[in-house]
Amino acid sequence: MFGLVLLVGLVIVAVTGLLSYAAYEPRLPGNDMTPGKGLLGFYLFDWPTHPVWMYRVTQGTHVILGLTLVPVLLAKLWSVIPKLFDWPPVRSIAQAVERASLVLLVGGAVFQFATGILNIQLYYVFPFSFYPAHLYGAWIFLAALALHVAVRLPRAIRAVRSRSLRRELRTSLAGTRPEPPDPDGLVPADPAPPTMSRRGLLAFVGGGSVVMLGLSVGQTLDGPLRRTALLAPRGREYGTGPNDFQINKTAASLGVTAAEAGDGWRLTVAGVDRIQLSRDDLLAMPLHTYALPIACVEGWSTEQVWTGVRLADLARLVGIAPGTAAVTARSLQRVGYFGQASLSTGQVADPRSLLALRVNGADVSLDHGFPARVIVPNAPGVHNTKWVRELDFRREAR
Ligand SMILES: Nc1nc2c(c(=O)[nH]1)N[C@H]1C(S)=C(S)[C@@H](COP(=O)(O)O)O[C@H]1N2
Ligand SMILES: [Mo]
Repeated sequence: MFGLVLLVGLVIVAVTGLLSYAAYEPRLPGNDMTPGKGLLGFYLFDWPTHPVWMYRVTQGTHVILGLTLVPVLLAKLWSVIPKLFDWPPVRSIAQAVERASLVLLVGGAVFQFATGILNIQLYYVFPFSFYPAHLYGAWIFLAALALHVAVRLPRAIRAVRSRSLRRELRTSLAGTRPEPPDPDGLVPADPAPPTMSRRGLLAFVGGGSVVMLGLSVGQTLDGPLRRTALLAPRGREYGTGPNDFQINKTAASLGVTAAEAGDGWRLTVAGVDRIQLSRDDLLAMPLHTYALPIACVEGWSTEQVWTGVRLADLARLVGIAPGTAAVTARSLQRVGYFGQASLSTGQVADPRSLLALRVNGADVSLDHGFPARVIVPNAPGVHNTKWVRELDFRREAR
């Protein structure tokens, strides 16, 4: 049962993870620096800007479902621990190949869960960069999973069919009998009396999963429920002001100062022409207001009401017809990651894609990207560049 739950659950986690890779628009300059990715970094489609909440749902699912499956994964690994001590370790070539694939399966699963959880806890202890490691780890895990399923699925179905779930749920510890000996040698030859019923194990693991879900889902749902997300690494409660919502990285933490974001700031817009605009110039352009979420790859998300200039209008200003150009947004930030991001032609052309100057009726605060930040519908949070100093439109052949 744990195996089947993981089979469905981990496939959903893997698919939403790969969708997140697509959402990063890996073929655009600077968005994906994975070395030597070759075919593994394949590009299928431009990530759409509709519906605006889709990345919020897929990435929320990726992170929250992943957390929810932790107890199931641990229980599944616990249930096959005797296999770890199989002796002699190699009996046939086929068995050696299968054991080697299990190293990749178990190692891959543990690696993906460990790196994912450390990353969403903003605890970057691993000595490599998360993004390529998690991508390569996913492919190794998926290859091993495919092999494991091909070899084991019939056995898993037979095992599930061999018992009635309803009867198991009515069987207490007193009525619990050990498994009959099996050809895989998972069952002890001479078992001690059981210490836990099967329904007890299911309730224990399922209860663990419900706890994980309950303590994390609030960071995706946001609003008052954010308070319930005890596993979220950043503030669970904010004030009621217009700029009171989640901040991962403050201006100070990235060395962006109020002085350089102040009166002297000019936005460079490059296309066919190259112009510089002050914040007042931008405020004098047609402004548009949309409710759009920031949905971070780390699983948290929050919807706010943004006001700003359309990226499409800025493209036109420098002689670029929207729908013909991608853009790279560069920020004032000079240290760390995510100081720039590229957006696709479709994202530039969407009327809701803004260079936002205001949020919830007030100026965007310094920590939220003053004097101007990018907000794009349905884009991963990381592409909503803060403290923009330059928008570089580039015609795309298509
Ligand atoms: N210049 C700059 N813009 C940035 C970032 C950054 O580190 N530097 N972080 C990005 C990420 S990962 C997210 S999810 C959103 C929101 O991040 P915040 O919570 O730090 O404001 O802003 C994006 N814009
Ligand atoms: Mo993010």
